Amino acid sequence: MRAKIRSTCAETNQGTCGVMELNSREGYQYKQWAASLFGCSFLLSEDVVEAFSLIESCDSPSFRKQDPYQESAVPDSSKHKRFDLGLEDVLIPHVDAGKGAKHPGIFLIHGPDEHRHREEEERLRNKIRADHEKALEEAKEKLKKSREEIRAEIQTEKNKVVQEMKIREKKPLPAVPIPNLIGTHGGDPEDNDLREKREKIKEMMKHAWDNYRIYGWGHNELRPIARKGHSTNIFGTSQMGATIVDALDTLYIMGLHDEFRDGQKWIENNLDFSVNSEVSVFEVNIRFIGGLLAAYYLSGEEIFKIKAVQLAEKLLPAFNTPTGIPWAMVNLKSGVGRNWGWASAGSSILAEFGTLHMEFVHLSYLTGNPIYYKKVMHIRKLLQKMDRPNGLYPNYLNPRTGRWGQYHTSVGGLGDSFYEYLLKAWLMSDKTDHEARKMYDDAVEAIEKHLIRKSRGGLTFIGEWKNGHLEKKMGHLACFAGGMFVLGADGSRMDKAGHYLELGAEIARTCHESYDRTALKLGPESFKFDGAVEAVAVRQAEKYYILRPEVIETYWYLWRFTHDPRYREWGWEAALAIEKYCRVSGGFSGVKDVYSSTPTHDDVQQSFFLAETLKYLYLLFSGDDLLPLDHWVFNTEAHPLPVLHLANTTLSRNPAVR
Ligand code: DMJ
Repeated sequence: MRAKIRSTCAETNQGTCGVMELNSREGYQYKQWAASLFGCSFLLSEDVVEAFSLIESCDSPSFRKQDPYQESAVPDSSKHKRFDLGLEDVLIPHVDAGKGAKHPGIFLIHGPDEHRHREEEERLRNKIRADHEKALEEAKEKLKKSREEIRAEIQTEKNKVVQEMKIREKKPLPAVPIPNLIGTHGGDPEDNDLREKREKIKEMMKHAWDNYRIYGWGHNELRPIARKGHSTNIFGTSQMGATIVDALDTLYIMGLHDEFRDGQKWIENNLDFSVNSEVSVFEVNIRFIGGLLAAYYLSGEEIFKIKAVQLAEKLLPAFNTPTGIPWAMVNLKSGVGRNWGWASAGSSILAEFGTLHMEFVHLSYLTGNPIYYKKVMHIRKLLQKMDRPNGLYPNYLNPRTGRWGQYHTSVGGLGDSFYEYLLKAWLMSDKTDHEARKMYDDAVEAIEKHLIRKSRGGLTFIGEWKNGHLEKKMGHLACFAGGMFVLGADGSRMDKAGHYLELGAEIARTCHESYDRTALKLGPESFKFDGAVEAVAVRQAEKYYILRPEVIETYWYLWRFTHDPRYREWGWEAALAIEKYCRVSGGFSGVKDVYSSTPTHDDVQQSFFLAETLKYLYLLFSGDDLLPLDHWVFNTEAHPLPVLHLANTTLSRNPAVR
């Protein structure tokens, strides 16, 4: 079967496109040909991205360039010449020297003069002919051998490739100035009572980690009652140790160094992204890339950066859609992407494609490769051009047509972290990304106008907009917005800082009420404001608590900005309730009904419990000098990333950043 494919040499990071016969000798020769162009020893299968659905990407400007900074380095795709040597379908780029070549000498194979180009072609022909003959000879020799001998040879070859890959992984990435890393340790409270509370949270973390270590090691999550590993489709079908990666930075700031080192060792030896597994781009970005980057910045261990970049490369094919809005899921091996079946007519989701910015900007910063930055800026530009009903961003966008799906808007699930990342893009750029700040301010104004209301009993809540109708229901997820409003108060339009501090405090109070009005003093998944019902879940299916962090997250931001002791009190109430009702001997579990005084456990210890809930609690009882907010910005999974001073870097060339 013939397929158009693209390949990138991992050693030299250069790529090309061509057509090959899959699973045939032509495939082997194609790899040799492409490798010789790149100065690569040999292309591995991983270097070849086979993709029928990715054919468009071969024509994308970011692909065939030698120097990613030079737009004009892209050869004209109409000038391809067939190479007639049994490889008739392999395309050799051909450039007419001097004619319109703005930057002579920077194309992959041709120099400024045609003569050299022909010599190069001839050399390639000879090399391929010789390789072809050699391969035939080898095949003849092979046929003389027994099955066992052939198997053993294949195994030796495989081991060699694995060894080579390991060596390659250790190759350091280009050095960049490391941002000012302040407050990676410390925060010791002076007060005895506080110190005890902080120690208790650390002990809870150890209980969660130790049990995962014993019963779920390497699995994505833990079933603390069945005492075995657990996973969901967001992580795909392979064991990627989600809890390890998500928990690393919490272990680090709590000073659990042995545990941190165990996690690091597992990552070094086992975390492999070349797996045939379909993962959620959003979840893998916020938990894995975010977790690895934070672990890298805190500890300085190169391996975390290298793994983050390897994973990011695997996510890039998700952006190969007609609009550049990424698919929700991508197969890490084939690069084939698709969307969730339940999302409005094949749409991508705002909170998913809109929650990549922070991590992707850091990836470009650390690698010097602008591709990540370009991908997320492209999403931003596209969103800026679109009409927004009532100034609101709908939760669904079709990546094929570039049109909105259903007109649903929410600050909870499906929308939440998109707004969070607009604000955090501005904060993370040392408040220079004014474009992001403007988008955030515009969005918040529309949200306040259409979604935020006060209940009869005086509780401020954020409802959900569904086709022109406001549903008076607020999700636990939306409770994060209290913290967001407070974090965005400084720098708000018309100096409405006081207003946003108040709004954040009101949301915190409402979410606290949603906890306080239950039997377990833990909040339900979502709660209503309907007549006499206020901040209470009505449907059975909305009464669960799965160890989520958002309410505690908001308490922590409110504490940092106001130092009002009530937030520490509320945080402690939540910690005690988790300890009392969610702790089991094999870890921590969610509960199915927060209104029932005899809890039924769901038997899942979510990775975000270690990444977020326990981290925010620990920070709540620490001094402000631990991870100060003017130096660190937390991603939506609570992974701290340092503020970047982008002046004098290539990223500052973008007009959005001034
Ligand atoms: C986390 O994975 C992140 O906070 C995400 O943004 C939303 N939900 C979960 C925790 O509830």
